[in-house]
Amino acid sequence: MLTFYSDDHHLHHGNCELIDGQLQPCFEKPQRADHILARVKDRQLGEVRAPKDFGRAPIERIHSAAYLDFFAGAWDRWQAQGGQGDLLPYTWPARTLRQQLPASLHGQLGYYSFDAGAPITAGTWQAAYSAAQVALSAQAQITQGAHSAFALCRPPGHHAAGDVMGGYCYLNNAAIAAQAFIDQGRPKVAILDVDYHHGNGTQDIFYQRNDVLFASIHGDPAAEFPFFLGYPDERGAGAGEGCNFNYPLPAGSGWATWAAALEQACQRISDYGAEVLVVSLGVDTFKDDPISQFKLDSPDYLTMGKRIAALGLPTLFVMEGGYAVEAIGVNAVNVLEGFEAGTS
Ligand code: Q9C
Ligand code: ZN
Repeated sequence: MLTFYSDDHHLHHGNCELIDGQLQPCFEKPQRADHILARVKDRQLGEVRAPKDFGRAPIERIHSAAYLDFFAGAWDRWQAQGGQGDLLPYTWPARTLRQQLPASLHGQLGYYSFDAGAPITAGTWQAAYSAAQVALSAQAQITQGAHSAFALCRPPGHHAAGDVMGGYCYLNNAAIAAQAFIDQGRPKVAILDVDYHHGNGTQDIFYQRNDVLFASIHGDPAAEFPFFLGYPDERGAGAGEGCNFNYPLPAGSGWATWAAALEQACQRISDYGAEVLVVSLGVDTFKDDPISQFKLDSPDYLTMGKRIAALGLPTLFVMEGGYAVEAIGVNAVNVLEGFEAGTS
């Protein structure tokens, strides 16, 4: 399996995040991708390639031009007004307020975000832009006939919606790749989101559409970030009715519980008749993950990859979360090796 990867992710390194009432160093840090890359090489998974640059057009199929302009220019505006440190939002247009773009930089930052978990630093735009190109390059590999490819994206993407950042995510790499499949003539795409957190951005982007099925297995949002989306009664709307499937699981869930949900998700993907699969690959379901509550162990990721392979679909793996940095490489690459073992 080919891996696509850009060193540009190092340009994004947030300082701190607010978690359970405490400021802590960002869990979403550059060493995450470094460890995964090292494991890809150690295991000789396959060649590692730099992305091609497909420009902004395929990103604009998912994100609004106004949002991209804001994101691309935010750091320079912050510097021009003498800003110190990371750019972080602190006010959001919640229910009682107007959904209207103000003139102020921080007002606009609140308008274009849903939490304070996505800091903008000097290199964040470039890192996120390159991660989207990594996803598009791996996607192109599958369009050209590969059965699988790995997009080693950082920063991750599944919490980002069309014009909203949050949860460490800015550009929705998996959604951008899924849209590219559609635009290149594959009218039925499935996205399987195995990250510990619900992929609220991806769900929102495709919620009213029947050309992309979205299935997500995640910590119950009644108790877990992102709290306000990811419940089982969210089944899609309009033309997309019946194309959205959420499998929230309780804290403490281990492999048996998780695998039963995977079985159901896979059944939905098969019934839908998907032609290609995008996996939002988070490994924050690991037992030692510092911000998550599932109990998967490293060998479980091999089994996960095998079950995904049994769908028999060309499969694009897009890296999302995973914060147990020492184990993240083993766990992520185990999914890919399990997939390959299940394919041959
Ligand atoms: N500062 C992914 O795994 N945690 N995102 C709440 C807010 C946010 C996880 C703390 C977790 C986001 C891609
Ligand atoms: Zn996550």
